[in-house]
Amino acid sequence: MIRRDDIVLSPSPLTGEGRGEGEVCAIKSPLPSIPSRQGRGGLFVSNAGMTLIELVVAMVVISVALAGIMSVINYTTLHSADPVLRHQSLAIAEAYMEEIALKNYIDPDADGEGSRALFDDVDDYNGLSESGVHDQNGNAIGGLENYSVTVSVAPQNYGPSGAEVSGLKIAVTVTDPAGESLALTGYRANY
Ligand SMILES: [Ca+2]
Ligand SMILES: [Ca+2]
Repeated sequence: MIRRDDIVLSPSPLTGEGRGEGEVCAIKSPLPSIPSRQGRGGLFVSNAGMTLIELVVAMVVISVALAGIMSVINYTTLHSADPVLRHQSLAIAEAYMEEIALKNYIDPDADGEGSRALFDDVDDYNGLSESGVHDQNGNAIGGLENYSVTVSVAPQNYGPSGAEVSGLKIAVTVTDPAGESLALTGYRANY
């Protein structure tokens, strides 16, 4: 709030000394005044500019901030295709899992098939390791050469203690071209 005591009348430099029409008003600020720097020859130097040191510090701060922003953009660009690879890996893993789970729980005849096209029960797939994705007959699928697949099958019983039923745990792991692995686990009961 401006009080009456804060208003000072001073003579106008245009009309000379004295009170009257030429007087101008000045309001005394309650805040302390900022001292001005006095340069050579008694001239006052403006405080609005920046010194060289201030300029250099500002450039360093901006450079650091830009480096951080650019690193985030670079990381985002490099990993922008990751969701596609993950979806493809999941589709491959689900295809293998479906193929394996549809096989017999127990080999219907003699065991010991030597190739995937001849596999006839679930645990034939234990230890399967393929570089590049193949269909159930062992034929390579184009465009998926840079994925790899490994399968493990192990006995896994289910149910409450004392009333367990036998089953098999199937683990399919797919590694994409970026080196990221996706593991899908399924279970096959003896039905
Ligand atoms: Ca067999
Ligand atoms: Ca078999």
